[in-house]
Amino acid sequence: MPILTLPTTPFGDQRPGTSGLRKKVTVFAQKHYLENFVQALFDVLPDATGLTLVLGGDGRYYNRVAVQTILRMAAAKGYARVLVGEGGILSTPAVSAVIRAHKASGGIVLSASHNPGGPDGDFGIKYNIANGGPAPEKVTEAVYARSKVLSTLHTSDSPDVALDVLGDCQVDGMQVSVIDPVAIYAELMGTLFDFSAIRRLFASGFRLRYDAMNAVGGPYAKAILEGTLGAPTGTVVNAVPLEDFGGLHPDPNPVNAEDLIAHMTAADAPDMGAASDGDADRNMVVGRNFVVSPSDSLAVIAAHATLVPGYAQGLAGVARSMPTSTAVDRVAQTLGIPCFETPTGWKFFGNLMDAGRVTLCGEESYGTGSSHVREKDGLWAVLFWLNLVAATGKSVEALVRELWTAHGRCVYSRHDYEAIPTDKADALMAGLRAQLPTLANTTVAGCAIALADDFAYTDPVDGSVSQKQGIRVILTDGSRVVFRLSGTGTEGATLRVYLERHEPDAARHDIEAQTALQPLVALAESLAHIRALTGMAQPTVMT
Ligand code: VG1
Ligand code: CO
Repeated sequence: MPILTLPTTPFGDQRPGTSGLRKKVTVFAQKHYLENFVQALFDVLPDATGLTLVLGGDGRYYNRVAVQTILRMAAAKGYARVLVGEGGILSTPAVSAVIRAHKASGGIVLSASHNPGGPDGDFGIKYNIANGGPAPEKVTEAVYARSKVLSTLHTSDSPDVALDVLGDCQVDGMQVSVIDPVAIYAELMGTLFDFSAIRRLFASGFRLRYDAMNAVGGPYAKAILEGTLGAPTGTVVNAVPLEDFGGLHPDPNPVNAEDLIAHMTAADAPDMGAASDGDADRNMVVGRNFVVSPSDSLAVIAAHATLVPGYAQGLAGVARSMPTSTAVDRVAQTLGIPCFETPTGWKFFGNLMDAGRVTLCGEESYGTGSSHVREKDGLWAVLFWLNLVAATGKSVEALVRELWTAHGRCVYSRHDYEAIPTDKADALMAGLRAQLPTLANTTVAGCAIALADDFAYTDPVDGSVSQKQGIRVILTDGSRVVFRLSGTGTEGATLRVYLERHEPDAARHDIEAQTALQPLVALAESLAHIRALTGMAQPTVMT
């Protein structure tokens, strides 16, 4: 089949956000919209002769169409080989694992992660580099720049590849290998965790409920938990990836995974609950009648890491995104290891891991991971917790309470204000920025402010600088309010307000988070005038 060169005209809106390009399916389905972005990416990447690309997605609506389009364009680009998951399916952490295992030059992940799917939902595309991690900003910015001046597409007119048949075929001289989406990932998990101990835990009657939210985590969780580890059939629920996630919003937090929370608060609740998101990189861990905050989860994992075989030698260091609570900082201090504070988004962790400076990292948004791949990894985190429960004999709740006793509790919440008109959200942030020079050493709404700035990050490995990564207001007692605009939404702007207060007093550890954080909510309102500027009396989501 011949390689075709087609004329195209640029779209002006193809700037990747926190995690790739995310738009409504209706936007992606426009003629040449996906093709333009892929071409801009391929134009920025070096010659592909002899190189391997990994390709897969979370199975949402438009996944299959996009896979076929990208295979044809990859052939035109000249890749030697593309590894694609069966059915076009690969979770985000699995893409990362496959890139690393096969020493591929990179991978394309088709996902809008936790955003709803279906014909009226969202779609997304992201490029990962040879280390398995999200492309750094200099790459995503180059792709955006290229997308604005693009005039030709290169593709082929070869027929669709049979994505449901394992094995090899050719597209214009390029080898396409349809691979088992789970195998490489599952093998990697077996090298990290004490599977025998987890198997014994399940054999002893320990009950887990894993809600895959009708998303891509299902096949992985079923194979590993119910297959390899012997958890009873039915442990994994909502396990079949559906194109519209069955109408669920596949974001594992207590609001969107309310069914799991209902099971975990029932009289006959299982011992542990867990959920993963659309592309299976996020996780929520729940004890019996006890929700674990993601920041605490990271801190517990760090504190006990040496109990897990893959981490028995200890941790080189840990990292967290800036808005994530400081619980892990406190653990790192006790362990005597460095703790890095990065901007939001996984792309900032990769350099630290490649340089061997960090082993574990995480975000407040239900993302946890380690240097085993270069993405956050939902099932990995759940296996880590299972391994900790098996090794200590302690419940999920007991492990978190121990953390609080040792380090105090970092009471934490994130308030999201969704679908704000963009101009209003920009005005709100501009208003905050204007106050920054004069806030330090003043008292606002009864809160004594020690520092107020716009977070900037200098990568300690390559020296690259990222500005304007969120406004933080830090009080004299260490409490924090952080404001930033989401970079993953597809409707207007989403304001995220992150609230953290440290509570050393064990007698007050059971305080309800929203109650404990009220003074900080009042501070946020006095500084940002959220109600007046957005007309919203309440956040849309509080996690
Ligand atoms: C959100 C989260 C961020 C996460 C990102 C991608 O970004 O806050 O922590 O890394 O999603 O996760 P934002 O810009 O909307 O705040 V995923 O699982 O959506 O790929
Ligand atoms: Co995700």
